[in-house]
Amino acid sequence: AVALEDLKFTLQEVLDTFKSCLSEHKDVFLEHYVAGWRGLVRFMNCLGSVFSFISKDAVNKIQILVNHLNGENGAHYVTIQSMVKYELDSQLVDLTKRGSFPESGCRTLLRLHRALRWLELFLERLQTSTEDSNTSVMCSEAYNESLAQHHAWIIRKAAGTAFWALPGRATFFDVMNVGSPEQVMAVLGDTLPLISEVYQVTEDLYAQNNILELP
Ligand code: 1Q0
Repeated sequence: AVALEDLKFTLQEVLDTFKSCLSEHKDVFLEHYVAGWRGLVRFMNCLGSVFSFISKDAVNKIQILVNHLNGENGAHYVTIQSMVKYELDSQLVDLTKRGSFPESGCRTLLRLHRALRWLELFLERLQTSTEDSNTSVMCSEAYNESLAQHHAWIIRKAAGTAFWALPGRATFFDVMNVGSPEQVMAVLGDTLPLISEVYQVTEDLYAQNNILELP
């Protein structure tokens, strides 16, 4: 049987996965990237069922990437860099409109990548927040500055509604499961630069290959 402890999210764990994402040459290991997302989804699931439409989509995208990793061409999917090169060289990506490759690694990862920017902005706000800061406001501000620009209004509307169900800052910190608010702040301080770096490396790679707007 799975002990309850195993299901418990800890922010430290997410920190560790994002730490192991980057190789010394700044390649991003897909396996660890995906593991980082798994941890985040686990966190989100602790916040309540209003978020299940969000976590379903995230889980779906994680699974697509895992399938690539475990597939017969898995060797090309070890890093995000090798994935982009392989899929572009082999013309496995829909570049201008959706068509033959709705599950390309490139377009699938791009969705998570955009969500990572939301996370970065949200955690920045959380880190500079005070006891009476409103998590729903921080979350929607971060969303409006990032992901919202890529979402149709119906999704923006659903997301906006879900944000109001976010627990307050104190509960949020409890769920992170790292200790006192001071300890949470310390772990956030360690986590943010790692997330920012992974985000920036991926952003640069996608920009160089001109694939930031994949359909
Ligand atoms: C804690 C609250 C979570 C808020 C997450 C903000 C994101 C809102 C996104 C809402 C839209 C989701 C529904 C589906 C959208 C898709 O249309 C869209 C595009 O895909 P496609 O195939 O139609 O082109 N999909 C996406 O944009 C991907 C969205 C993935 C969102 C994953 C969010 C995972 C969140 C984790 C919670 C982190 C908790 C933060 C604190 C943790 C401390 C380390």
